[in-house]
Amino acid sequence: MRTQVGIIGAGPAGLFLAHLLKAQGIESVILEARSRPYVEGRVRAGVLEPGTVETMARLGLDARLRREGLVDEGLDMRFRGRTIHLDLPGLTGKSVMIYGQQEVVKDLIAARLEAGDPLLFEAKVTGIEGIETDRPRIRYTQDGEEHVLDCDFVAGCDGYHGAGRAAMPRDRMTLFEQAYDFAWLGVLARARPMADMTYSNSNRGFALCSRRSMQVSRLYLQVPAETRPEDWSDDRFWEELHARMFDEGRSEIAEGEIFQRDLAKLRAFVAAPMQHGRLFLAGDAVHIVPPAGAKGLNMAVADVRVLSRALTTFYRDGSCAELDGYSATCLDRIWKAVRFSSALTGLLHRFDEHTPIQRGLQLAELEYISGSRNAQASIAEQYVLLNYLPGHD
Ligand code: RFL
Ligand code: PHB
Repeated sequence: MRTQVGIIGAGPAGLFLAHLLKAQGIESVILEARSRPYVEGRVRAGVLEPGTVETMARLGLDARLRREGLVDEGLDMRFRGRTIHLDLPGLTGKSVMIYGQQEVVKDLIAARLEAGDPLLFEAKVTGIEGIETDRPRIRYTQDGEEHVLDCDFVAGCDGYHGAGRAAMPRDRMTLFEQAYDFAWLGVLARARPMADMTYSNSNRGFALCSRRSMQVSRLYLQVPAETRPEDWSDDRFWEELHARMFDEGRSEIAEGEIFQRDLAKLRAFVAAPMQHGRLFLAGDAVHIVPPAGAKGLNMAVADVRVLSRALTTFYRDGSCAELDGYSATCLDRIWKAVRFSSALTGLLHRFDEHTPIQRGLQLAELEYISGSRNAQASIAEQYVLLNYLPGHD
């Protein structure tokens, strides 16, 4: 098999890249290790920045998003029993949308398959060869058989554990990493959500109330990294959430059946550069952010917007200038997103190693944000617009 761009991974990065390239008349093949139900069932992100929403609209992939997505105009932060309310449109002129990552993935997969374009499931990439030549080759297995895909370029959109980064020469890459010793226990519950996305910093640890629809809440608690989700009964979860959200009369947060539990370990990670020869990495394959700030999916989409434009320029004009600049162009934005996510994580979580003065400083920062419109505008701007890329496409 042969194509112009071989894409590894059918997560947001790989799927958006394939659609963006197709819109410019560039062919691609997506190879995905997992099955379609597995990929479509993975519960993850939920916040779409305007850059992501507008990209879906430009691609004509936003019909269900417009019907079912929820506009989120507020971001609340609680501490000491008080609430800081960030009015996103008032502070930035824009808002974010709530629409589950797996819904985005379902929409992009359906459109790809409906158009009859190649997307192979249960096709696991085992090796990438010839990335320093102009004819790289991807090896993959499907149904127990080995296959090869010859292409002009390889896009490693295959997440943190993928084959893309593994194929980069080790001595050319620098890895930056910080692991946290706590995790987020996430649940989905059939319960009326709170009106605004609400983060909370309490003495008992961090909590977050988000939503997926007017009937389904998406809720998170900071827990030790070794926690087993099944050890958290519904009652234990609700009790801890009320306490951490300062919901003292237990009246504000509606309870309901918890029908899904997952655990996300927290880490910040950047690999640089993001390109070697004809291999380009995008999304979680080259950067991971802790989930406070809801940046990961939006960063992946911004990366492939830059990459698709660079590939379009190459196929149209034969110029490699944008491709050569891909890594530097992306990394500038990526570091800002890592900085923001890490700063929010530091501001909102409980750290066992914190001394009383560090806890005092955390609360002082929240007090400062509470009283400063400029501080609020800075947070809102980074929450909404970090991956916006105005005038890019
Ligand atoms: P993905 O989604 O991991 O997709 C990679 C795909 O590659 C496949 N793959 C392979 N395929 C073929 N051969 C191989 N050898 C392969 N190895 C791997 C995998 O099966 C998979 O399908 O990466 P991508 O596309 O870069 O997308 C990144 C996002 O998924 C991620 O950043 C976000 O989910 C992060 N994130 C959030 N991001 C946001 O923008 N907003 C949020 O609200 C948000 N909340 C979250 C999050 C991540 C979380 N967890 C679970 C870490 C909340 C949580 C709890
Ligand atoms: C979510 O809705 O899943 C969500 C919201 C905000 C975050 C992370 C995840 O920071």
